[in-house]
Amino acid sequence: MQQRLLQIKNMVDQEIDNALKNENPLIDALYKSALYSAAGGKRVRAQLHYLVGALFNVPENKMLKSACAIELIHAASLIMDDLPYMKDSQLRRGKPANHVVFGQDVALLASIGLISKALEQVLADDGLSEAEKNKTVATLSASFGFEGLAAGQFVDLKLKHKNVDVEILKFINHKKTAALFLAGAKAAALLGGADAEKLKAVEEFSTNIGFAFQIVNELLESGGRDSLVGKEGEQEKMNFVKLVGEDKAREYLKTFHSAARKSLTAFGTAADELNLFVDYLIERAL
Ligand code: GRG
Repeated sequence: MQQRLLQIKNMVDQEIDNALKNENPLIDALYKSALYSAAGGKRVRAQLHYLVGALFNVPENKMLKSACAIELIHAASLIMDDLPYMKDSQLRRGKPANHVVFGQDVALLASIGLISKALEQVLADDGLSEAEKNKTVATLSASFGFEGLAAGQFVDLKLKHKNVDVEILKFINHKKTAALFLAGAKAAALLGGADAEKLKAVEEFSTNIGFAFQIVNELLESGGRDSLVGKEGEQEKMNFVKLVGEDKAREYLKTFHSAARKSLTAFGTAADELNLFVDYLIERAL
């Protein structure tokens, strides 16, 4: 499994490197800023995309551009999240945040460039039919707009502490974190021609994994193990672990984990690899 995950990460790293090659010296710093944040992630969303695709026997070459696209959108969201007028973080992945190195103006433009590149990559993929391109781009687009990252970030930023409850935090985590897990998994299932029932199972599975992943991240941060997430603790912001406490958060984590596993039961042993992956994602916090 570790080898398979590393192989996916390497393929995606290489493809992203190729996608962000620039030949115009005038915009060199813009590309440098984009590559700075597009390089270096764990690539868990891309790995999820590939492993869900495998469940539906999608050929690997059909998933490369979409896997990269998800990671590019993710990278764009990290740049924006760190900006002074968003979460105001100086550190990301253990390094200075994008805007600290390149400036806020460049960082914002780079993140717009990354989102655009993500969708262009899918649309330019000759290995996909027009229908496959449309479905993939529609799924990816939905992940970062009013139904996805932007909505989650908005509520997260504007919410006053006293008004936070579990349901609101679930909304935030659904839109801010689960949205990209869902998009990756759903895009792969659509490429595999999933029927309505299987698509629903994949959607439930990936949303629960997104919830679980967010709690894992918060547990790693709250345990003072920021080096594992490479990010400063956000002392002043409310999150799931702060609201319910570590013990209860671990219970929620288990609940999301088993709900995710349950959604995969219809796939039988074909889902073994996916279940192993999920265990691996969650064990980081245990
Ligand atoms: C329009 C793209 C766009 C975004 C606007 C700024 C914003 C809205 C949303 C921020 C969303 C955000 C940063 C959510 C946090 C998700 C999360 C758990 C990040 C950490 O993911 P990892 O651990 O990171 O996979 P690596 O470093 O491995 O890539």
